[in-house]
Amino acid sequence: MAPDSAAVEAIRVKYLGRKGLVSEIYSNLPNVPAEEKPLVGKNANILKNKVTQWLQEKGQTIEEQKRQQSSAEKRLDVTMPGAGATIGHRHILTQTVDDICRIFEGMGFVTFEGPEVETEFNNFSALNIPIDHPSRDAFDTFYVDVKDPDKKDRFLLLRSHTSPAQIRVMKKYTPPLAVIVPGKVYRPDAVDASHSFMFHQVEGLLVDEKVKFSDLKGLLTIFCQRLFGEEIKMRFRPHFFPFTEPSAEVDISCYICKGKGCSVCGRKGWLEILGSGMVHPKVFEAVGYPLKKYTGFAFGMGVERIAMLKYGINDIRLFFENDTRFSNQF
Ligand code: 2NM
Repeated sequence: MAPDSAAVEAIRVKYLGRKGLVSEIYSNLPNVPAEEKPLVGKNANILKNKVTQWLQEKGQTIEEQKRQQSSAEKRLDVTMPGAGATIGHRHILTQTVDDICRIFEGMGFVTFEGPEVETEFNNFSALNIPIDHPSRDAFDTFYVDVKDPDKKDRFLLLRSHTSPAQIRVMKKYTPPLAVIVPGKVYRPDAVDASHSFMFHQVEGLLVDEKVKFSDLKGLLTIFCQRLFGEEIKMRFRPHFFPFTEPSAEVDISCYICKGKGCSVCGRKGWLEILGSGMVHPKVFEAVGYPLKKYTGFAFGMGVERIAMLKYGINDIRLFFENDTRFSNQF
């Protein structure tokens, strides 16, 4: 208790306490001559009220002093060093998506985003993916419990690649066009070090008159050099996609062993990073482009895979756990 508070308490005990002066006067009243009793009693009440009032006022003054003292202690000292603010940053996947998009934007592509809930037509049929293709079944695609408003016998789905956004672009715009489409895609895979039921893709599409496969090779060569460095080696390897013909996968020389062969590249010296090809005429037909007028190329890549290769990350789950010991490294 503060010294002042202790003194006030001592006065309260002295006058109003159980053995204090006021209660002594009251207990002695029987011994007072009858004619003086009213006066003594009245004065005892006056004394009690005055002491009570004084105690109350003194108590308030002490409280007020305490308040002033504690706010003086809390007052800001502007000469103290600052606490230091921590500034957040973009997630490494966002940085990688932005890096990829910026490279293509620098070559004239426009970034476009489509919805994550798509129609079976945009995700499969328009891309020349046959009706009985295994990727269409419920083990490989998440179907949504909502019917397609335009095709009432078909369910909507979570897009399994970003290509349906390119279909939307082609349905809406006539060539020449060059778009780059980043976004989340969904596949019901069992989660492990290299699989996630949601991941990110960046796909590109260029359509014009007289577009050639060599234009695709040139563009992707510059892209790989800008993303991985001038010294990167590349190879185009024949492949098959229903939506492109001819199709090719692109490999880069392994960043770990520089092509000699190691455990990351499976002793091959090469890492697959891209799928690509010349857009299949069936795709142009599906979006209503006139026959034979246009040619174009398309390509697609998995962002997690590219970030894992570029930064030496060995488990895809690290991207989604939001452990700051991981995310603060980038
Ligand atoms: C890839 C590989 C090859 C592709 C094709 C199209 C479209 F819409 F034009 F037909 N969009 N994306 C494509 C082609 C995607 O990803 C591995």
